[in-house]
Amino acid sequence: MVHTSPEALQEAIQKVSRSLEDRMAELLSVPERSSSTVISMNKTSKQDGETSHVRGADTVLEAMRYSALSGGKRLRPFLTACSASLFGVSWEAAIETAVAIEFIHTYSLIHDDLPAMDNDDLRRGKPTLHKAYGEAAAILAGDGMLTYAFQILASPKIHSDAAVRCDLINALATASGCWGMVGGQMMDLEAENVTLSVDEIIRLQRLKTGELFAVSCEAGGILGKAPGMMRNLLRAYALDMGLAFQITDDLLDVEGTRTETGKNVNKDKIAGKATLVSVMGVERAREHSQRLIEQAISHLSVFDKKADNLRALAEFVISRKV
Ligand code: GRG
Repeated sequence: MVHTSPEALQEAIQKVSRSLEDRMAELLSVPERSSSTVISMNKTSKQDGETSHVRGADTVLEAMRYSALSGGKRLRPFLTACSASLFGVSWEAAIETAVAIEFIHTYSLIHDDLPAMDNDDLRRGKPTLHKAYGEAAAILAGDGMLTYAFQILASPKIHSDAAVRCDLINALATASGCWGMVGGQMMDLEAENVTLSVDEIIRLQRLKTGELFAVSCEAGGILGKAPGMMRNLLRAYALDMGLAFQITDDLLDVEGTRTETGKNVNKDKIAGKATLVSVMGVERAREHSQRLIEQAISHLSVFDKKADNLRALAEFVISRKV
């Protein structure tokens, strides 16, 4: 039974999004001019006194801002904020952790859109980063976000106990690296025009998108030094919810429009990608996603009404149109 209304859920997501975006804007702001970040070059072809600038870090930060502050549902940050609230973790630590996770997510979208991967020109209703800034800047902006995420997590702002910070860094690196998202992305590229079984698709999607959802939700438990059992329940909730989210994404690719979703549609079929929708059919896949959401919510019973926003989020991810 879900007690949070859809309006209250949207309000709660907005609250997290505002804090998240304020902090991201701060972290991605261009620092005061200094001779170490900007190289002034006197070009022989220029008039005396005229200089041109190599902006270096400033260009990368500008590109990072373009992607990070271009909207997005902020589901992973919301998971972190909700799970942190279950264990009395401070809002500041939850948001700081959420920024690191959202940076990893944003980097994955930037790199996924590159010509060598999904080769896409539209993301969140805007030109993809490489279309706006060029491929090299997009690769570097993605690299910048990935490394910045771990720099943020290493800071005492996250937690005064270094062991907690290490735990979080380890969990996020595992979820994002070759045993998680990077491995899943490679499987996805290799699987084009290959027939996959339902189990193989589930495994691929767990690595590609599920593990990042799982660590986003476990993060509150890590920050709150929660018992392993509670961390595992939060992971189980997020993995079931994440798979239902992915099925919805695949349904939107089949049934949605470019205007509605802010991204190109019908991409899976064109790329020859097997999805649970292509293998099970639209109706069975939709029913399966509903069962996954019921299962996800059942993992939260130990948390009582404190977890109502997580329950409402699970219902929301399968009803979304974006
Ligand atoms: C490049 C290492 C690397 C990994 C890319 C996540 C990913 C792996 C690719 C994204 C491709 C994609 C469209 C996957 C479907 C599910 C998904 C992660 C959608 C995007 O996430 P949302 O809907 O995005 O949460 P917003 O824009 O709301 O933040």
